[in-house]
Amino acid sequence: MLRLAIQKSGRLNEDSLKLIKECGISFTQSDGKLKSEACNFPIELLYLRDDDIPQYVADGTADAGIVGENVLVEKDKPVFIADRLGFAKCRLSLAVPKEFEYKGLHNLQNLKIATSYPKILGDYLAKNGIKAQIHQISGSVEIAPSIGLANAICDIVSSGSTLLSNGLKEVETVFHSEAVLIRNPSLAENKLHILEQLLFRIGAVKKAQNYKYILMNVPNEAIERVSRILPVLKSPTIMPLALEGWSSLHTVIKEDEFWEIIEELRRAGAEGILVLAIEKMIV
Ligand code: PRT
Ligand code: ZN
Repeated sequence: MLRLAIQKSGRLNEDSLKLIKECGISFTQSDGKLKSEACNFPIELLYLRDDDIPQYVADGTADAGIVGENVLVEKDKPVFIADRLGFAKCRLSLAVPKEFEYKGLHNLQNLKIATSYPKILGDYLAKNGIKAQIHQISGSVEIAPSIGLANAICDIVSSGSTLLSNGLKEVETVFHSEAVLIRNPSLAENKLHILEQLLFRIGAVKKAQNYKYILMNVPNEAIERVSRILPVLKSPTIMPLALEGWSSLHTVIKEDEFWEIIEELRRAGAEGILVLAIEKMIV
């Protein structure tokens, strides 16, 4: 049985559960929302505050966990990153009041900076040769300048609207973060094996998210031309249509190549193009 810690509630909770579900893992029993055991995979979920997850994984109370890389680096616990999960993307940035004439990091020399990430900020400032007073606060960091607690802040930014509505402007990106799957460094062989199975499933889910399944009708004389446009994994599947002289062509393309290729395909003679989401992909 592998014990996986996930956030109890908050920004990571929903996407963590969704990923686990997409891996085909389902749950029946749940113990008052503290933990739940899967009914078709040897895994148990522990629901915790995200800040506690690195410690629980480091001391072996949990075997693995899903946490934001910002929290992982700040807590600085001896754990391994087993995979990067691509959700909860955000950045840790320095921001100053919008009237602050910011020219560069040297403008922050000897000023007060409020943050919930004193370690990440301290390392960043030291690397850049800046001495500043770091004020650690645990929440509502964005109001610190307006109440006179600090000259600048270092906080998580996603859309940037929180900074804007507090009269702040983002001036430096300190750290890029996304959700990561961490594990205890000395897992027993049987637990490692379960983790590998989980990582294999996560890999298939992530890969599928980056690709689309595409079907189109192509006149037979255009098959060669259309096939050359497709950056396919292997060669496309071609099936004759009931309509004489036409075929149905199926293949898989990358999500980010999608719009460019669709236009080219249409010009090359493809019609009735259908694009479908892929649930799992194993190559
Ligand atoms: O209760 P618990 O301690 O478990 O949760 P929490 O309140 O500490 O964390 P939570 O749920 O807010 O965030 C969990 C993780 O999500 C963070 O550690 C990040 O890795 C990630 N994440 C992604 C974010 C954001 N996006 C985000 N936008 N965490 C926080 N924010 C906050 C930010 O602090 C700021 O107040 O959202 C505001 C900024 O958002 P924008 O869109 O206005 O820029
Ligand atoms: Zn937290």
